[in-house]
Amino acid sequence: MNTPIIPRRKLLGGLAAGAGLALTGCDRLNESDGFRSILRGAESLNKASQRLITDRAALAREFPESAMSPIFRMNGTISPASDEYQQHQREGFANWRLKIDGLVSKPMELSLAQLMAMPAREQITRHDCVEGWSAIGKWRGPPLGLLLKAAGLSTRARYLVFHCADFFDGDPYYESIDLIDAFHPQTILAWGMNGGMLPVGHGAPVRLRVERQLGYKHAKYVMRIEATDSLSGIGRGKGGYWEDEIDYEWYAGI
Ligand SMILES: Nc1nc2c(c(=O)[nH]1)N[C@H]1C(S)=C(S)[C@@H](COP(=O)(O)O)O[C@H]1N2
Ligand SMILES: [Mo]
Repeated sequence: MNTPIIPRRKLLGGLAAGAGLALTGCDRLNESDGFRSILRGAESLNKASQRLITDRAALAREFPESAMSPIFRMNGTISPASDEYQQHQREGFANWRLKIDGLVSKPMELSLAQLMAMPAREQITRHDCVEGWSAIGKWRGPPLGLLLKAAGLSTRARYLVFHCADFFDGDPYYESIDLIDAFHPQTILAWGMNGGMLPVGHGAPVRLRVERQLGYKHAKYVMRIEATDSLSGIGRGKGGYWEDEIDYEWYAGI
């Protein structure tokens, strides 16, 4: 299902403004059945949008340590082939920098040490791949929302695009999410997994965890986070590698 992506304030503001418009200068209408049904319509629309928003904000289930999978499968790219990535890997990512740019007032370049010094969230969650396997793992890293606030995310931004270090069938892997997922409390840039550093096979030095979405949205090997108001100029325009490639849904909520 493709849910329209509307920022919360705009959605509620728009509905309120619509209801206000219907109210102005209509005293006679006020008494009519027609008007009451308009109000009822606005009310149920408001409730429906509220449900939509609270559903998107709900937390993914978290598990105890005892539920962690003894083996967590690696999928897709497990070792990016580029010389640049391999050099970073050899250097223990000491010279690697995460770029945050696009619609931000303070573009940033952060080292792995800086990311590791930020307040982190740790969560044990289940990863669900669209191919039909799941695994439970422990992830640790700063909430994406903290980084976006530090970078001064513009009010014009609608999406965050994650540009990755790896190519798949010749095309760069990328993914994107909207602001509701970006500021979801369980959306983190994970540098830690299962109590250690994130292994290369799972996306070192950092990968996205966006726990209310299917596996392919969890971009590994993130090199750059770009804030944008449109996905049309990126890749082939559908918001992600698999969306461009084989029509996977852009919104892969679970
Ligand atoms: N950069 C990058 N990110 C990626 C992929 C990939 O191939 N490249 N595969 C995706 C898919 S389909 C899944 S299921 C998960 C797999 O993560 P894992 O290797 O930690 O199991 O990463 C996702 N993120
Ligand atoms: Mo997947």
